[in-house]
Amino acid sequence: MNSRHLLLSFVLGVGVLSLPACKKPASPDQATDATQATAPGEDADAFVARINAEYRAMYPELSSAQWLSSTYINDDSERLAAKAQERWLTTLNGWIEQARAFEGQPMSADSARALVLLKQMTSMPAPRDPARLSELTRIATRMEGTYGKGTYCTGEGQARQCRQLGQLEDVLRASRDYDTQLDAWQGWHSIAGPMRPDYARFVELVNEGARELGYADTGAMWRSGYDMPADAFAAETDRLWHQVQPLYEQLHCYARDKLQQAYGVERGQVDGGLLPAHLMGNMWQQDWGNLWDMLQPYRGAGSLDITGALERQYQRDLGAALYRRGPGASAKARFEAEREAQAQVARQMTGRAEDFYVSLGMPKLPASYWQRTQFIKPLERDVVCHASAWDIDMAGDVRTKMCIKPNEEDFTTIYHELGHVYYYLAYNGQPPLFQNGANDGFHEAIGDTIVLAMTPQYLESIGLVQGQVQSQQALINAQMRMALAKVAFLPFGLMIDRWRWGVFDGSIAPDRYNRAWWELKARYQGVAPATPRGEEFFDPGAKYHVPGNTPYTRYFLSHVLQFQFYKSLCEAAGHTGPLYECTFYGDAAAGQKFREMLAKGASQPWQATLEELTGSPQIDGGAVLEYFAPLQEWLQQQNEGRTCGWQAAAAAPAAADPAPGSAPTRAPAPAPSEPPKAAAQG
Ligand code: X8Z
Ligand code: ZN
Repeated sequence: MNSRHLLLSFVLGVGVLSLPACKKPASPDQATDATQATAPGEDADAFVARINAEYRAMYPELSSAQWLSSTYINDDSERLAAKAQERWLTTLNGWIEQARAFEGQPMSADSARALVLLKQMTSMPAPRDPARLSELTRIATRMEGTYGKGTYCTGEGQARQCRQLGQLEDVLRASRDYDTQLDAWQGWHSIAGPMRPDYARFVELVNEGARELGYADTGAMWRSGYDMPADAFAAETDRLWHQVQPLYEQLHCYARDKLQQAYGVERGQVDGGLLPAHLMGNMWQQDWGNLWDMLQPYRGAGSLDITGALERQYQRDLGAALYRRGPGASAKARFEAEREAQAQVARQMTGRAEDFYVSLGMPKLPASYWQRTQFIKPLERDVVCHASAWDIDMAGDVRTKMCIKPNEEDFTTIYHELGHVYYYLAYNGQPPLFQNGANDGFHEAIGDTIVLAMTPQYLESIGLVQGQVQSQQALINAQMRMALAKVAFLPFGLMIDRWRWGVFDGSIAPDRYNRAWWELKARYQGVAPATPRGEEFFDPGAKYHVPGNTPYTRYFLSHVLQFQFYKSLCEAAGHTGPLYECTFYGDAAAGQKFREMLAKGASQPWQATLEELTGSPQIDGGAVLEYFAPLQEWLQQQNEGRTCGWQAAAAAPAAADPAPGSAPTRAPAPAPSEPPKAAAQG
């Protein structure tokens, strides 16, 4: 079957709503009436075998529907995706209902685990009522489409200019003009306002579904997916955050000082010592790597200009594409050459990432991956550019969907996405109900573990950077580069679901959506908007995972777990020096250990999988701190004499209740009026 035929069959057969790596698998089959009672005489083991088979059979249709609606947004793909999702969630509810008959019955340990996992197969629990279930899938599909289509237009007539997320992100990446960045930041956030009523209704509907499954609300359901009591899980996330919080506060303090140097004392912060949201080089302030020009500790010490190297690669590709078109190429030919070069550099970047996995003994990506993947943003149709990785059929049809540009952030995101793909390929031998991460944080941590192994030495060995020398200054630069991505992320990884947990449990009502969002941004990240953001806005909707309904605590877990994975693989590779110097590129022993872990999928509690890999069943921030020890010491010296910390209350007046979404089990949030902390002494 050639790719055109395949594409046609997708178009004819599909629906929406993603279950890429960011999502949960989902899908039922045409021949299945899962609302029926269990088959006569069927025991629990036979029931599990049947739903595994039915799930496998129906899965490709749903994933194809979702793939189409994410890569070809229009009313028709939206309708088909919503319908496919509707069939799937109806089937899933039927299975869960049928499974009740087996409670307390004899069954294998695997079947018992499969039945526990069954209740966690979607992050979008649907009401049993068919009309409301259908309404839910339509809202969910529409919200994701609204995000994907999001466009900010300014000016009139000839001066009219419309930009989508990618172009607005380019502004934050490259511009250092205060007002230009503010306009791009506000512009993107303007696309989310219309989602507000949809989101409020969405919350009502999923909560109804969650309650019918026996959970207090959707947040409680999400917290129940970790092989431990939901409350214990929430407490775990607090514990981990408190382990790494001092490191974040040092980085925050350092960054604020640099911002004030660049933009002035007044404009470089928001009242109370908060970082202005639009100046952090990233739409959501989750990765500060684009501020390298401002935050680089030692100019020129071990150049790690990956973006520059990738841009040069693009220019070479473009030169070759133009050369092929001969002298005097028309504007159209030039445009085509540019597209060709963009696609080529995206494939080259992906090839580099694949090479790392292959060096660990993993297979090359299948030919179908290269044919069906979306590498760059297509022309003349809307797509969801947010990166994702897809297992279309549990049988080798794996893909990624990105809008790749030649820069460092996208380069490391490719490694991240291939981590999902290699997880899929490794656990495809498991029964479908076990084809998942040990927990969702594991799934997110695979590719990032590889990113940690992209040391300056590795980058030089693949020819991306030159002239690496070992020096204290080069070390601090390399650590800062990693910290701007990994440490800056930590509080963001936590705050999104702190907000959603509160929304789902009702402690954040719709009339406080935005206010609570900014309170949490202030409390955890020490970030604030430069201009008031009242309830006429819906700023959470400007972050993909909110309209996309992707749980987010997984990324927080991943940012701790990946350091543990990295440390273990370094040990397997025989590394004995400081942790941050290790790369396991090309190491067979590390590769085998990694593959064995991936192949387990969700077949056992994640604690067992973690113990097999690392020797301990506990998630722990110790490896993060060990890795960044030199930087933390350096930051403490830099910050000496500065007043670090921030006053969350200054930016967003505290609500009357203690903390949005703060049930007793959750983070006892520092009092919003907490005074600035003194700089830690180095
Ligand atoms: O959404 C993602 C991946 C797909 S699972 C690109 N990430 C989070 C984000 O972009 O917000 C990776 C890091 C955090
Ligand atoms: Zn991911």
